[in-house]
Amino acid sequence: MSEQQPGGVRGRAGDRSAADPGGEDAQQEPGFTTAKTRLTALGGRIARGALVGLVAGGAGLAVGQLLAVATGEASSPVVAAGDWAISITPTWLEQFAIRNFGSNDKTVLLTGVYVTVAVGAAALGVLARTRLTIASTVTAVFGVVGALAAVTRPSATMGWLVPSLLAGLAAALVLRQLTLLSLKESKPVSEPSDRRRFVLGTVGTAAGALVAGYGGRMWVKKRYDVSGARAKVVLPTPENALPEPPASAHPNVRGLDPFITPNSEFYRVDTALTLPRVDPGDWKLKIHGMVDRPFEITFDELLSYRFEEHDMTLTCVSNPVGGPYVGNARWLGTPLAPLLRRAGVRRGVDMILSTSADGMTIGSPVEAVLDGRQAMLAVAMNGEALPIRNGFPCRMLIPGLYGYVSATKWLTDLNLTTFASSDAYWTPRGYSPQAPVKTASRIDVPAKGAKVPAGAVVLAGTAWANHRGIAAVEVQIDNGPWREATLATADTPDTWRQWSYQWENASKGSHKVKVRATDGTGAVQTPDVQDVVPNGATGYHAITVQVS
Ligand SMILES: Nc1nc2c(c(=O)[nH]1)N[C@H]1C(S)=C(S)[C@@H](COP(=O)(O)O)O[C@H]1N2
Ligand SMILES: [Mo]
Repeated sequence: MSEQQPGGVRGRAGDRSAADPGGEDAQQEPGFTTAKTRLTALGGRIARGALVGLVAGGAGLAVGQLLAVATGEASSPVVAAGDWAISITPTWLEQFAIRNFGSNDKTVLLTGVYVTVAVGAAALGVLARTRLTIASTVTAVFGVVGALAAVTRPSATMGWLVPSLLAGLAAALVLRQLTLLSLKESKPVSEPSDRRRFVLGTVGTAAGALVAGYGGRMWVKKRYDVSGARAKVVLPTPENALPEPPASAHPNVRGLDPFITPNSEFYRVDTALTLPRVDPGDWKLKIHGMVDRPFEITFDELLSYRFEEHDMTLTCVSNPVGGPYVGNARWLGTPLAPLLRRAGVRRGVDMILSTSADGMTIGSPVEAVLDGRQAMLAVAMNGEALPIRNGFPCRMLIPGLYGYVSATKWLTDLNLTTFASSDAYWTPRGYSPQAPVKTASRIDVPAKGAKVPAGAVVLAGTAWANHRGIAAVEVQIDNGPWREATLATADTPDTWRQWSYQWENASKGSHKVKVRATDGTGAVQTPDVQDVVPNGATGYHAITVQVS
């Protein structure tokens, strides 16, 4: 190809070499010049190809984003690809992500998707300069792959095919057009107007993609926004007038989390890359499966039922020893047991397979709902309608069980079935089908790595054994004897219990402090170290305190 000739590149450097014939190129050996200009030419072609690829990819994503305004945020190519990636993420990688990125894992994943698309698009842009048909075809095929990823999401409709399919086509078209313009522009005989066309085409498409992509994002958020509907929910009055938790439920130690976790600080764990936005006006709950009288209720019907308030701690199975994925809130919900009785649960049924608006499935033991504990369909948390991130408009809660087997957010469906015949989402991924919360305790004060003055040091923390309650907490300093901590007032067996301990005469130096709890049945927390998978971490939380 002529563009590979050194002359071609000189010609492009054009103005300068013409005006300055004694420029640095002219003073160098011809062989070196050739190699250098060749390299420069190659670099230029790669850069242009990559640029064109990126602009084409961006244009495709923008088209996908705009179309997702019609089909929903989760159907946009990037979100669909991310959701698909989450669904195939092996458990070890998921654990790695939770451990290292915590609640930023979703940002990390989305960034990963963007980077992957960018690298692929740039590579296709470079390829397009020599293999245009192949590159545009592969681009369109990526759209098809994205569409398949989207349509196989559990909550997808056929419409979810559209954004990615058309995104791929748009990207392929842009790639083709801009590559042709670019090839023309880089020919030795190119006219200034060729260059103008290429620059305008590239810059114009990039600008259009940015506007459409950003606009589409804003538009889709606005169109599916339910914060207005959430603000309008009139919460039912609970039948039990529950007094505030006693002030003495908190040991009144500075730095210790409040007894009730504010909604803004409540942990969030789910697989939803974009929050499901469920309009209570459209919400329906179906109760069906192995029952005598399946039925469906609307949100207004739900609100007409009997509601109760209950304080309850929620814990994630993925919480490492000493970790943050636990919170305590006052929930307002309608008891779940009467709903199951109304449906008439058949003999042999032992599992409620609940499904959320985003297709999560959670399997819970029917027995835990019918044994008298306060299992509920909750609509409010700490006095306000459920925050969207915590499951608005309705979530399930069963005291005593980890969230992944009880706490379905954005709940839409209850299927009465059996553990033998049904798998919930996390079961084939290595987690136990049933998982009561294990007794755990945590040292929160002093904070990890903090320096404290010698003398009297206050230790404080939190312990939980959901639904069994906490009967004792002990601390151990430098492998000395276990000493009883002071327990704050218990609220309910379903809530965590905070504790404090006066450590007299802490001497200068580094000390190791450990904690362990005894649950309401008298069982002492196990020291055996076990990982999060398959049913919750165990072992004692220990910190090092620097006394100076
Ligand atoms: N729809 C849906 N519900 C879900 C999950 C999810 O991924 N999707 N995660 C569960 C898990 S693992 C936990 S620990 C709790 C966390 O609830 P929170 O985010 O309100 O703290 O929600 C549960 N409910
Ligand atoms: Mo969880």
